[in-house]
Amino acid sequence: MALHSSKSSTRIDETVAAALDGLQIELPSWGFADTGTRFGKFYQPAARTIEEKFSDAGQVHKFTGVCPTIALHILWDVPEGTEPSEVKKLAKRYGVQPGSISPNVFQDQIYKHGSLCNEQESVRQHALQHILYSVRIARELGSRDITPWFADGSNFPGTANIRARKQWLAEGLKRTHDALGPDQRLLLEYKPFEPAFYHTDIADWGMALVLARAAGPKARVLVDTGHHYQTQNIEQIVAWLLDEDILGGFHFNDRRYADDDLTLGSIDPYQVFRIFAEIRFYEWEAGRRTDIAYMVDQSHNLKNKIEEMIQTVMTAQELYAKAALVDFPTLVVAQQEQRLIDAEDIYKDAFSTDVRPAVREWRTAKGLAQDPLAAFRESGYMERIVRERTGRAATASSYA
Ligand code: PSV
Ligand code: MN
Repeated sequence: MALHSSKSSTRIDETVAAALDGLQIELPSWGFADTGTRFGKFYQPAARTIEEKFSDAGQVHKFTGVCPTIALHILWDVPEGTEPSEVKKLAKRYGVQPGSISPNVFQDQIYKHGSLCNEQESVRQHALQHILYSVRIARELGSRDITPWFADGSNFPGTANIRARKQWLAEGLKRTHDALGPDQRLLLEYKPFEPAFYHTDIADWGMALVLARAAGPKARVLVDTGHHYQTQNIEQIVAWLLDEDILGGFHFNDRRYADDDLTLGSIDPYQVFRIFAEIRFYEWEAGRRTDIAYMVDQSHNLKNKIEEMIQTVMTAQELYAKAALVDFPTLVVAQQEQRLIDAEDIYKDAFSTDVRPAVREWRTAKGLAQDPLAAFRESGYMERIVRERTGRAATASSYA
């Protein structure tokens, strides 16, 4: 007996609309700036200042309607001494609010051997002060989430006291946690390797979980989809973190080999669908939406940055909409009765449903263009910024 429910298109439209109403995606300021690989950069008329980053992010929000916040990196966007009121003015002018705040304890020379895990107490203190400064700025900006990422680790066996570093890290994170405002959260990101190639102090979700628990109740784990080994089952990690009530957010991107920062869903859209499906499954069982910060963490080196950000958001919406179509009541019965093919086909039915008409309908209902990418291209914004940022007229290659 085939179990797949054939949903009517009205039912699909309603389900998709309700799901999309609840999905907001945060954009990374650094995704609008020129970035590259260690082998070089290929320049675009990308954002050079925080104002240009707000402006470009504002375009993505204008055409997609679902990106009201921009993640900021303290050192790159709001270096010490910046007046928070200046940032607030930009938020007002460009229609996007400051989102999560990332301290930067990996770039300065002082962090050659780590930050909160450094052997030297003075460096640990320096890093902690910077993180506490970031917490204060976040509070003044009205930002809820602090998202530190630690590059701390070592490159050669025997060169680091792994247990002492764990304790220093726990201590620093506890101090950070205690400085949070009542509504703020500390999201801990893990990454298995790079820039450290022997050991990384927060290498996986289990380490992040232990540290989040030690820091306190406002600490959560952040899953960057690019920060896993090949073939790792990310949706299982997501399911476990949900069950432990400690999933705080995502940094979305796709990967083929390592932390490649490719466009979300460009390599494995089914993986993203499965992650969303675990979240929807949990929410269906719990009868409530979870408080997860969905953030993008990609730096588009070859594609037009603004266009690829729009493409990313549209992809996230489509995959989320597909996950919303999973027939969970039927799925749990199939699981209980151990009808494997029926259960798997429920996933496949949802994944292979063409949700694009329903997503377009939803956009029309929200007063948005049905095709945000086309609308952006027609807006003349690229032509304007090419002129303003390069002093030259736009050519075909300005868009690629
Ligand atoms: C590190 O690879 C990371 O994922 C962290 O989230 C940083 O904030 C971001 O990338 C910087 O590009
Ligand atoms: Mn990240």
